[in-house]
Amino acid sequence: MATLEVVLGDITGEDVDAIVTAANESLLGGGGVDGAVHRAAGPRLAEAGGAIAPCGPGDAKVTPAFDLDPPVKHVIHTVGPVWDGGAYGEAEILASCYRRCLAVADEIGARSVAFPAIATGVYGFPAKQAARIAVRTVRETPTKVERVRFVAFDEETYELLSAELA
Ligand code: AR6
Repeated sequence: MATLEVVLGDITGEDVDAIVTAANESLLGGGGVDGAVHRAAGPRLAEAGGAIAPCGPGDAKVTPAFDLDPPVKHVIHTVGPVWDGGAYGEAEILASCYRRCLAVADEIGARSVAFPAIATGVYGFPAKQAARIAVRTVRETPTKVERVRFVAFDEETYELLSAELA
């Protein structure tokens, strides 16, 4: 089972084999964490994303990390649910994001993966419920990934993820 860690910071500075971005179906880039990842990886990321798009909600697809600093070799693009009150399968789609990212990580042989708080920004998923789903799903998913780092971009998310891990 993977070791789970929580850190506060910018995911583009993580020393891991693969970082996850919270993308939209086009995989062409956007705001939030996706904007930061695309800026750090350079324009080839959008070219590579566009070539394998679309990516449906709950799914994940991988590209090279291009200009991101080593050891990051891969970007795993996942598309979270747009929150619409919670009765439209949002929780299951979010859990699927974490499962699919780990499955993709296994396919590419990544042993360390950093996740942002998928869907909790522009897509509006409540942060506490999202933290619970993130930690529970990663704990319950069989994987060869040895180290999973949850990267919180704000104190509240850091506290919520830390509480779930404790
Ligand atoms: N490192 C780590 N986390 C970050 C960073 C960063 N550099 N920047 C923001 N976050 P969001 P979503 C956090 O909106 O809700 C994009 O336009 C942020 O504080 O990035 O899944 C895509 O293209 C929040 O906790 O993703 C889609 O269109 C978390 O990352 C859409 O937004 C997720 O917020 C996806 O929305």
